[in-house]
Amino acid sequence: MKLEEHPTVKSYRAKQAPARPAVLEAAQIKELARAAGADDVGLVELERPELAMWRPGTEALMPGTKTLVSLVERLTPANVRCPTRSVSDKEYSRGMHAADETAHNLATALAPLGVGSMVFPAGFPMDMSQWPGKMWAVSHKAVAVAAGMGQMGLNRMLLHPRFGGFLVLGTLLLDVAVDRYDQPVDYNPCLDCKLCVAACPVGAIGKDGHFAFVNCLTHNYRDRLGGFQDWAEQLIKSKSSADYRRRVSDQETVSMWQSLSYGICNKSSYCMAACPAGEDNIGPFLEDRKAYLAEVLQPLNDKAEEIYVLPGSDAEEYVPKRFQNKRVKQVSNGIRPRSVQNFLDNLGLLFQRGKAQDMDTTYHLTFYGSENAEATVVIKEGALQVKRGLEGKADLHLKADSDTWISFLAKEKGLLPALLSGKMKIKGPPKLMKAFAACFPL
Ligand code: B12
Repeated sequence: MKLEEHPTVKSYRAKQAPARPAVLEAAQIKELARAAGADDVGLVELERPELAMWRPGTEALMPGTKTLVSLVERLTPANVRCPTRSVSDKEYSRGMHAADETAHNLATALAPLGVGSMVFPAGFPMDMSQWPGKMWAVSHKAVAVAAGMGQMGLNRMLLHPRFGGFLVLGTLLLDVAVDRYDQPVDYNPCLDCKLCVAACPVGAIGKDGHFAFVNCLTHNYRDRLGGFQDWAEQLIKSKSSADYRRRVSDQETVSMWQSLSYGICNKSSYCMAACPAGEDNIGPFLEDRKAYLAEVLQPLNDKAEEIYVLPGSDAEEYVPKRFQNKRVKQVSNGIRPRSVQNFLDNLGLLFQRGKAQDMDTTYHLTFYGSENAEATVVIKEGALQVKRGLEGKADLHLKADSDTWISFLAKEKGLLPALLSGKMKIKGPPKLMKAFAACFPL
């Protein structure tokens, strides 16, 4: 059969392709988005300077992307605030599914208008080939800020003027321009009340805006990503059922089953729960602050629960000082840098500023072999700076074969054999190497 005689080809030729609009009306997209299920919607052009760092990733996903539609899905505050994790988690995963569904419905509604689009998933799945690096191309929060959906709060969430932080975000990529784009909200809904700081079970949110990323991840993601990796390794390491039960409690095993069966189970969303921002939430906080603290914050602080920490982390020190009923459990979060590049990129995420309060040290790092790289790491009074290349005068210079270094970080090779083989050399006081390791527990 000739191609032109094929039924699909004939049907295609007989139909008229929808006339593709050069520019769509923003009002029409917003109406369709609301009909598709969005609680709020904003539009931003991919060209917007604030989105520059996400442009290449977005263009790789869908070449020709011109517009990003930020979609807001409200969550029910009472559910998120509930100290029973299953109630809170279910609301979060419901919201994630709903955000994806809304984006999909909007894509379907736009297709007959000749608009090409792509739904970027609200949360998971992500591109696991990038683990342990950045596994998502689009940052929903950055898109939402630029599209006028709110501003970032101290709790690191997008805070919507009405809904506060009780929401999840979705993004739809469009291949057409729009006649009118939105601008960021001109005030920050965050009240700077610091209740997120008081609620966080691992002390990850600093009053000054610091975020201890890895401490949040280690606890929150116990049943996900690297937490799951660690659980699998515990299984392998266990010599018997009794040994496994010493390592992993029965409650933890069934929690893992629940997470795998029913989707996202986080160990905390207390930073969202405690937040009184947003016109719909602020009332009880303004009317009776004492009652608000007693009803919202206290039950979360008082909850008896396991808190997962990296050995030697700031979180491990924080929990017993701050909470009576919470018990720390040392775990690994599965983060093992896969390359020197990945190690240098992740330093800021792993940093424990509590361990660096009294330091004023400059490290030079030289890697050779399968990867060549030079970096300067300055740790001073609780702050970290990582620069490419060797700058200034070093207090300690580490030179290492890159494969040996990666095996050492993965605990597959010991320090002594690495030093004895000459594949790792340290010039400077060994105590400075110990201080470095304490700042970046793995
Ligand atoms: C990475 C991520 C996390 C990380 C880091 C959070 C952070 N503050 O940056 C972790 C795992 C800790 C996390 C936790 C939570 N998250 Co989250 N998360 C994301 C994700 C995938 C990207 C965030 C982002 O773009 N940040 C902003 C930009 C500037 O950061 P960045 O340059 O990418 O670099 C940062 C991170 O990307 C990260 N990073 C960089 N490299 C790597 C490598 C690895 C391996 C990992 C894991 C992270 C990572 O570290 C940097 C510093 O924070 C988005 C989904 C998405 N695709 O957008 C949801 C998202 C931000 N999360 C959300 C939520 C709700 C949560 C939790 C409440 C879930 C929970 N119960 O655990 C907590 C809240 C913690 C908090 N207070 O921030 C919502 C926020 C909704 C809102 N109102 O703003 C989002 C938008 C998901 C959604 N679809 O709605 N999250």
